[in-house]
Amino acid sequence: MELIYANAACSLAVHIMLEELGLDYEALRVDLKDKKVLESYNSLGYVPVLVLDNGEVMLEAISILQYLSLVNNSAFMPKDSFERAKCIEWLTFISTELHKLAAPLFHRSDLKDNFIHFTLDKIEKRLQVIEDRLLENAFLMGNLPSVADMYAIAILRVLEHVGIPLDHLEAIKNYKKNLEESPIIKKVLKVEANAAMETKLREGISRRRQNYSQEKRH
Ligand SMILES: N[C@@H](CCC(=O)N[C@@H](CS)C(=O)NCC(=O)O)C(=O)O
Repeated sequence: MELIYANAACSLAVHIMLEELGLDYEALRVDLKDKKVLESYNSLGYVPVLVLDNGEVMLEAISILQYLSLVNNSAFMPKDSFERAKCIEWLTFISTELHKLAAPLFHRSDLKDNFIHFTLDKIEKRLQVIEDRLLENAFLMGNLPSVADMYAIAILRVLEHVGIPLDHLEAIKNYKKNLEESPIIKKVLKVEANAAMETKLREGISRRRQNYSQEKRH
């Protein structure tokens, strides 16, 4: 397998999952500003992209995380249907209510003040939901470390990157610190920060979102 990732991005969640599962994979770091390279993997120019050993291309972090769990005996996701749905609820919440809400703040200088305040206010309310959960639980899924935590740590780091303070949220602060200091995540963070950027264009990958093979697989 190949993971195409960027440093300090949501792709960190998939990188952590691959490492936690002990899978054989190659990680290729790309520069988010290098659109030519990025679009040669994904026509919409974003990471993560996971290329499977059979050549199929997987996009969308929360889909990739669930796929990797499913083909690895439900690792890092609950087996119980209700609990599993709750885990997907966290993934969806983090993706749509935090990550995508914060994304425009990467271009803060182009935004009007009232839009920035409106967005920061919404993000704060959503962070408070996570804070409340973590005041009572070690992980988002209670005692179970899950893909939701891998995604949460990736997005909390993205939020910090766009200048959203987290220090006033004690439970989130401790949770983030504990995760960042856990051996596997620490290793992945080090690899991501130090890897050289991929500069070669890749043929034949970027349009596979639409063109995946629909033959029966299992
Ligand atoms: N819907 C995608 C969004 C991924 C995404 O926004 N990735 C960011 C990094 S955190 C990116 O590559 N941004 C580059 C860009 O959009 O230009 C997913 O959840 O996987």
